[in-house]
Amino acid sequence: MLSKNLVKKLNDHVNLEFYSSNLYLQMSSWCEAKGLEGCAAFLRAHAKEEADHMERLFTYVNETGSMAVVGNIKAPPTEFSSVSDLFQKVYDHECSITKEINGLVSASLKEEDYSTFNFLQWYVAEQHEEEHIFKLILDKISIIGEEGAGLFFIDRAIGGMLGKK
Ligand code: OFO
Repeated sequence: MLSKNLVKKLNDHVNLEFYSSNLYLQMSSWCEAKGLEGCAAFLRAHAKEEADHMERLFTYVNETGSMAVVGNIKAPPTEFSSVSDLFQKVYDHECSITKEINGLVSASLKEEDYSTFNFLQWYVAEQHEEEHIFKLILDKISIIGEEGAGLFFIDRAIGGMLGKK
């Protein structure tokens, strides 16, 4: 049985994962509009993953006899100044999600809720992987450069990372 405090925190996180999904879906649309099909496909697939992260939490809250609640989800931004700006924002967003997960882990430990602590370990590992992959993307963009044909090669490289995570 979850404490009220943890139900609130986990439900807040349900919303954050929803937001992440919408953010990446919106970003995929920006890429699509710029003809960056590889980036668009990668982000669209990632939006689906975030929806899975949301559902995993949603199920856990309900399984503990509490009620998962979908709250207001703010609209994601629609404009980005460049591909590197967009992926920098993804990376920063993932780092902020890691902080939130760490906060949840601390709260579960403080309450000696070891079931929730154990459940959250999947997210801890996932965040490590996500920060790594988006840092890799930022490095690729910086190595290739966005000038001239650079965008073409960036799009191809990011499209090629589809399914590798
Ligand atoms: Fe991008 O990560 Fe969810 O948790």
